[in-house]
Amino acid sequence: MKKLRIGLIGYGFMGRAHSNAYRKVGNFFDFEHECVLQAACARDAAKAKDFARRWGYQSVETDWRKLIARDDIDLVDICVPNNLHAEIAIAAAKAGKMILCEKPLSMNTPEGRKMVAAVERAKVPNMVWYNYRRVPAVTLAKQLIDEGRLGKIFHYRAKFLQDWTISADLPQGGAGLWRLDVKAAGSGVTGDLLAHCIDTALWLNGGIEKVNAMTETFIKQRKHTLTGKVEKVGIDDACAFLARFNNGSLATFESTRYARGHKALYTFEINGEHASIFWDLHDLHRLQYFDHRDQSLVRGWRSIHVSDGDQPYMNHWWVPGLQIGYEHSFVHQVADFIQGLETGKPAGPTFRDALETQQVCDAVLKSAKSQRWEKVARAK
Ligand code: SOE
Repeated sequence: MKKLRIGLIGYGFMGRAHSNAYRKVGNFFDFEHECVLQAACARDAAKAKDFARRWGYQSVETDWRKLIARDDIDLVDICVPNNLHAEIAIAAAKAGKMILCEKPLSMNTPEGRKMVAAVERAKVPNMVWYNYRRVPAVTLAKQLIDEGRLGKIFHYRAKFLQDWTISADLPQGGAGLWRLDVKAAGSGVTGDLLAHCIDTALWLNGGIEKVNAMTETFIKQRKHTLTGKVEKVGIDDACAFLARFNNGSLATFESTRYARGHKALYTFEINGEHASIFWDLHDLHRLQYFDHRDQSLVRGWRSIHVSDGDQPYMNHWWVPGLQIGYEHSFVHQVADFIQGLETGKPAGPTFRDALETQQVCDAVLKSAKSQRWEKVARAK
């Protein structure tokens, strides 16, 4: 077996999701490569050691520069706040490492462009963790669209709703809460949640031409965990936008962290000339499908339980009828990355693909400020 020696930077929620995926992928997929958990890196030595022990990393670093300089690391996985992605990714590319980077790619488009240039110059395999593409029901949606079953697409509707920031007592900044600090996150729900919706949408329905957005910051000031002071909140708490896709379809996107009762309600619906599909993260193994060409007597929404061996990824898991969950989307992402290495056909989203999502996010934030339609910049 060829070894794929992984150096993972960060130990939060995503560090755990990725580590779990590296550990499981070889049990369920057959490759020439085997993932080796070589080093875990975090600034806090005790936390790094504890994380390494729990997940089986063979060594620990407290400085990401040292991790990148090591000859025994093939792949650098970036699971740290967004403001650190660019510096680490560019340095890792220069050091010739493969890179898997958490979403969103960058703080903004100019930074993202530099990251794309760095990986393409160094010719290092790269990918961004937009994991929802690899939920089997979502991959099945892609297959149905690509087969032309929906026909011409008229509408795309996506939502990602949460409710965890409603309390005004919640501070901003620091571990776990960096998503509320604009200096660490770059934006609020646009980069954190809508970026997922946009990545899926670009994949399923092609490029977006222009957007018209509104954002709101409901709680204007929060105590900062690191400074202890009450500081202005710079992120968008909620964002809704209209979009026109290049294929002529119309779209609405909405995201908030103020939808009481919703923890992670990511849904999308696509309406085409012949058929429609609907997907809901809370029922992630099901794809709802309506096909107007069905005989009228039995025509109706089908709730497809995506668990059959013929359906995407499912022949790698249990037996038909037994479903899988959220964590498996990360296992599939690692599997597709390794398959890309072995076949020479890189799987997306690459940094370049993720730059397009970044460009849509930037156009959305620009439109919320200008209160006008904004064109999405073309990837360069
Ligand atoms: C935010 O709460 C968050 O954890 C995002 O950062 C993830 O990308 C999303 O998948 C779930 O919600």
